Amino acid sequence: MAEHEGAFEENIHNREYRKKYTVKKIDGSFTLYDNNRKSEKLDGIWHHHADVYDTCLRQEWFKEPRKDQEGWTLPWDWDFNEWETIKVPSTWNTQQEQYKLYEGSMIYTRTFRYEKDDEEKVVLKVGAAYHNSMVFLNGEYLGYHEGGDTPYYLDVTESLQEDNRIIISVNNTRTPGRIPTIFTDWYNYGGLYRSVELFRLPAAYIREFRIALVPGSGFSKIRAEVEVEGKGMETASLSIPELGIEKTISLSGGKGSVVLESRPELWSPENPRLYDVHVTAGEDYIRERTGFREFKVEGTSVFLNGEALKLKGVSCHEESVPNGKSVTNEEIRENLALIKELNGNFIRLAHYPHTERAARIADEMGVLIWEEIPVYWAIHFESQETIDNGRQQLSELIKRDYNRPSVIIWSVGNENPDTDDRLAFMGGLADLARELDDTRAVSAACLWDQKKMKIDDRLAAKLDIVGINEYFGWYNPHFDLLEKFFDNSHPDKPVIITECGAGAKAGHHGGRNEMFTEEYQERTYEEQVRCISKQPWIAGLTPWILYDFRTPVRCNKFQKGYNLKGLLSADKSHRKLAFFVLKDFFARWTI
Ligand code: GCB
Repeated sequence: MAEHEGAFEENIHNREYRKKYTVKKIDGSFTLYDNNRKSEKLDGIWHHHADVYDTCLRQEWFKEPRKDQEGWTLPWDWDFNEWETIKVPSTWNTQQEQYKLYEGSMIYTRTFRYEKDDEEKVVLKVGAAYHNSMVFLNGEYLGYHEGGDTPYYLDVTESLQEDNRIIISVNNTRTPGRIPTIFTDWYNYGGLYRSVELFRLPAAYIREFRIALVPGSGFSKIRAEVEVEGKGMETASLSIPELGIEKTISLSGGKGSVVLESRPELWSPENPRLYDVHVTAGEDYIRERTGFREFKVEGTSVFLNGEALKLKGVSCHEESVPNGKSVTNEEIRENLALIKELNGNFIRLAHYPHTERAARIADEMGVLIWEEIPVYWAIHFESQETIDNGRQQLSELIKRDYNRPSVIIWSVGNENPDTDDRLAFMGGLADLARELDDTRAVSAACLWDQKKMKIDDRLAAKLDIVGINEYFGWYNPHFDLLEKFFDNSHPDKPVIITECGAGAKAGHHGGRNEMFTEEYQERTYEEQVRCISKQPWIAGLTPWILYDFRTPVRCNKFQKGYNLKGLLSADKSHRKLAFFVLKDFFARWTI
């Protein structure tokens, strides 16, 4: 409390103004199963303003111009409807030149009509806002979400009117305790870059639904779990017409599960067989389209539906030249088609959760997926707030994609130092992933021990599969050392070489020893696949990276703001020479 209270102006003197808004944290405890549900999209044209000084939050713009006790309209500094417009979803960096490198708060606002029908509840979903965001509806502050790659849900039933104004303050400032932290080798996009939607629901509705083959059941049992929100529901019904399944699930405390004897045709990259699944609970109904498969790890091999296989893929960022992180379905299909063209069956969606559409499309096209959370490099492993946020991002991802047969691996991070704090942090995440999901493997992309010249990361004990990033041929030129490193390592688990590669400017040709030429990159790939093919414990390979991507940390005369380790140019129009080396290797690499 100020000593002279009269001389304290909340809107200019409160240094802790953000704290007021970070209290109502959206942590995933309120949720909705929204796959395939009908929604009203709030996408389209919104007004926006780069709120460099966070004035909207300091001065409560969301309350709109106010009158004082004498009826005097206080002066205001904003006019929402006169602001510039922007497309939602999109990343602001790709919309206008002046926002290319903008880091800070961006206020998004629009109005919309709502006409009540027979629904009892309305839920707002923000598909993703990079990196944190605060939601205001009709002058009321509703909540704060931290984490730029996973969706969140808010019950807006009580706040809706016929004419509504929604405001979302989105902030992409890099802060040390954030996940990811301040330093990454990719672009710090910002914006409401996935859809904003409204769902109309009955009073009691399905909040969670999980379905999968029971691991170890000989592909003969399907387990389904339902959770409902709201009172009065004692049963839910499950139907999978093509398997002749019609089953009533009893609910107790809003939850119920069932294990059914059934032998579905198994999902695989060669036969991406999907089934329609229907769930009804009270007046609520959801439809899911999913497949059944079993992924497991034994010794140093991985198995899909009981058969050992090599995971042949490439790492990929969520990015396109025109759309930044807000990628279209066509762009996702194009990436997965490239994996197929490379004779691959696998893709590593690095380094954070990509849109949920990616896994849906992979389900249809038959591509296996590694999904990851952005626990990247020098995370503040010792901070409780960061730990909580890591757990939240992982839980939100697993909840979102549990029913996607294409997803086989959860990765809890990338290239982190082998410290005690990191071991506790990421070991805890590995345990959490297992607790939430027993149908997938847990992994992380680890560093190798440069002193001992072998795989020796304490986190490996917590993982089912060890990911290894090694850059022989680039950050370390000696391929004889790669052979030595491999020969020294005797892992007791499958290893995926999650990264290797070299930079090459598309179309730049020269000698095989000349860095940044396609020939140099080609040679690196030749050496890599030669060494990798000799090690039976290498169960998978996802070189870095499918196509060149934006990053502010790469600025030599070839790079000009792009990491050039792509097998294709950033616009995917040019296949570099290394593309064909990998394609040829994947055609012949077998168990
Ligand atoms: C890595 C990182 C990746 C970088 C890559 C590179 O090890 O995991 O994010 O982009 O190396 O190009 O150096």
